[in-house]
Amino acid sequence: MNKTVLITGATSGIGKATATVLAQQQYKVIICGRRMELLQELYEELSKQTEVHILCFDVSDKVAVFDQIQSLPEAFSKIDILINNAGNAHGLDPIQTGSIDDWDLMIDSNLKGLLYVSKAIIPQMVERKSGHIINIGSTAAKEVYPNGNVYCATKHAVDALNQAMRMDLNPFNIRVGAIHPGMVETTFSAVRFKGDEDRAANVYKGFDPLQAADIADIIQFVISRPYHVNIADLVVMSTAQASSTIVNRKG
Ligand code: 8X3
Repeated sequence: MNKTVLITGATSGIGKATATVLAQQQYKVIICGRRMELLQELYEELSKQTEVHILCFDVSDKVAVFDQIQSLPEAFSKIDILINNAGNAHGLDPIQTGSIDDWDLMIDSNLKGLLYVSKAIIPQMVERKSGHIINIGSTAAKEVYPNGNVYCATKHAVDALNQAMRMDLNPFNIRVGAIHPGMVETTFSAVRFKGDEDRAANVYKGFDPLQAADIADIIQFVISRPYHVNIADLVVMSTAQASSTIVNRKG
């Protein structure tokens, strides 16, 4: 396997699980994140299996995104697959009391960050007339739920951009698709609730939620289809979840 994959938000959750699965499959993996210690830990682990390269930047830092991606050494500079995974929720408040700082964080990473990273990588794919972009959306990209306002808006925008990229890149033979996970047991809720672990744990209580590895397996499946097969849009929920607000919890 000599395909190179760049994964944003690789230090935790779905990003880390995906880097782990793809390293096992001998993809060359570029792991991107903000926290160098975590990137280094992951590097140690994955480089036992495959070639790994670290890029340490915040996707919302426009200059850093372009600097870092342009700095890739020759062996990693041809990116076959981009996994736009970085993103978070900050807060779960009604629109009238929501924090503008939370809104900025979500718009900057989930939306602008995804655009910056894509803009830095798409030209080489256009030039080669090949490449694969996976945008990680959310069930929040498909429906809005109470207090989800800006988070849902950023994920709806990811859904729109996924469709837009597929149209604009269609003449260049580039695959573009989104995976929209429902509730996945990661640090997602701890971040959303600013470290309130009890509140975060409650989100996943009483049912069998998706795990990051479940989504990583699906990503591995999606990128390993024959080139004429593009999985354009995929919503994935735990069996216990029927919609953003309907979850069959026991007890
Ligand atoms: C994460 C799932 O339910 O918090 O994107 O919107 S949810």
